[in-house]
Amino acid sequence: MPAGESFYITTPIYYPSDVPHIGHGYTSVAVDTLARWHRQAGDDTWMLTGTDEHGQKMLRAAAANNVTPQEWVDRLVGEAWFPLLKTLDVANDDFIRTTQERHEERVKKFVQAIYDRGYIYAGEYEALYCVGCEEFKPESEILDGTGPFEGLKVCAIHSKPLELLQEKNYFFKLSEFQDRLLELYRDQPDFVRPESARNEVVSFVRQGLKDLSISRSAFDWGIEVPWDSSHVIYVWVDALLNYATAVGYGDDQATFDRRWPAYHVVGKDILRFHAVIWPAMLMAAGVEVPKGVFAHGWLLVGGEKMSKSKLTGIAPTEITDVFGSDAYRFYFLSAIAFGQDGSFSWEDLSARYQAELANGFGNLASRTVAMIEKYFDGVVPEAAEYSEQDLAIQKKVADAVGAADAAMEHFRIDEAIHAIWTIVDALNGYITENEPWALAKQSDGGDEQKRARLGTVLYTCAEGLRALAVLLSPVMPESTGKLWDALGANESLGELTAQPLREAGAWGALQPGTTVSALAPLFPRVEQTA
Ligand code: MET
Repeated sequence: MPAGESFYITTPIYYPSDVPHIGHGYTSVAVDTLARWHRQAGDDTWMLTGTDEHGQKMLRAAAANNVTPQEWVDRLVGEAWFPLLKTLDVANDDFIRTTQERHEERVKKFVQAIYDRGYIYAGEYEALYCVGCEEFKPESEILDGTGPFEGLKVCAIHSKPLELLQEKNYFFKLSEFQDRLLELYRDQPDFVRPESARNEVVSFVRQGLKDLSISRSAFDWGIEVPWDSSHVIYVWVDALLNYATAVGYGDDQATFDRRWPAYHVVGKDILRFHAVIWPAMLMAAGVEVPKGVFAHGWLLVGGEKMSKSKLTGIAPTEITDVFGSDAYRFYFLSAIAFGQDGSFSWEDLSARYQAELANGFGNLASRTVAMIEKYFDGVVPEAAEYSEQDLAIQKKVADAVGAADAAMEHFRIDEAIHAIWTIVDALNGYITENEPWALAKQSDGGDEQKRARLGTVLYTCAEGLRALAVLLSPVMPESTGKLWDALGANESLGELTAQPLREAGAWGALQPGTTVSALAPLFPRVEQTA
């Protein structure tokens, strides 16, 4: 995309009663990395995350803890959800909570608007509801219970009994949108990505859509239906609207026009809400649909989907306390093909940390800085004459920038990182081949040519690292920041995050004569892994 365009990207808003696990962290760092990339490329970027605080699940959890639902969510957001962002170095522009007044008022306006346009009617409803999903379950996701749940119907996702609900509800005429949705998927083939997610959505919609119950009257922890105070708005309708209310829908048209439409990144288990119900709601209101919905896969731990109910929950801090936040970000974003399921294991994390971060990138940075300190008194040398080999490095850097940018544009975060990593590998190979330590020895003996060659080799390494710091800063903000400081680049080039990403490959930005400073190992040895 041309620089300067609006790039508005969102995470799902999380249920605060869930304890943050590595799956939530995965979604958040993926979205943060995409946002940082676009921000640094000069796009008009906005990243939103937040919490989904209404509904029956929250109400019950609060009651079980003897506090009001508002106290309950306030406590969890403060104790668990804000800290998660810090733990993972997420630089979100806004955080929306669905109990905020700005949200509640705008949700009412939206729901009133689709009511006025004739898309809502009152009806009777009886169906099986899963409180874990906060959803009336379709046939395909209802199973016969076994063991303690023998004779009951259970949710295929939560394996817990479903509840039969019978109420007078308001309904949204979702069924009227089947054709328009199919047209949308046809006309904008990348509205739902990846391909597997798109296929699933298209075949789901082709089977026909049922109207959606969008209000509840059995409890009141929610946003009031504007024309009927005995009902609250269904929690998913309330939640999906966060993406619009956070950027001013219904109140601040200028901001809304500037930001909207958004890209949504979601786990594949909540794809239908985002790719079917949400665009239909927007169509009903006459608002533009999102630019796209990207569904990432599940994290599997020991072959099972990551979830607290299955006791495989791992808190992100368990990883960051040992390996640091950059390693967390790098590991999940590079080891898993974005859009597919991926397996987490401590062994794999530990092996990649050692091989790719400590021995690969970290060591490249440490030894380059150390050699400049040792052989050039800490001053970046000039490059004399470039050989073919040096020019090949320059080309590698330029190619990697283009490849990484193209991959990020298509949400292929792992491919982008792999493209950038070709620079790390090339530079490590380049050092081995050029043996700067041998050149230093020979130049100590008075060989001027070797001295000049040593300068060229170390300049090439330092300048390659300059490009790497810029390119990797959206993925690993902390270590690249330290590297940037050690290269002395702050003074001559300014802040790392202000470096234009798409120009990272323009050779020669780092100025000879810049003073480097000592660099402690970026990825120190880790003693214990679990
Ligand atoms: N709270 C939901 C979940 O965690 C996501 C809502 S996104 C609008 O599944």
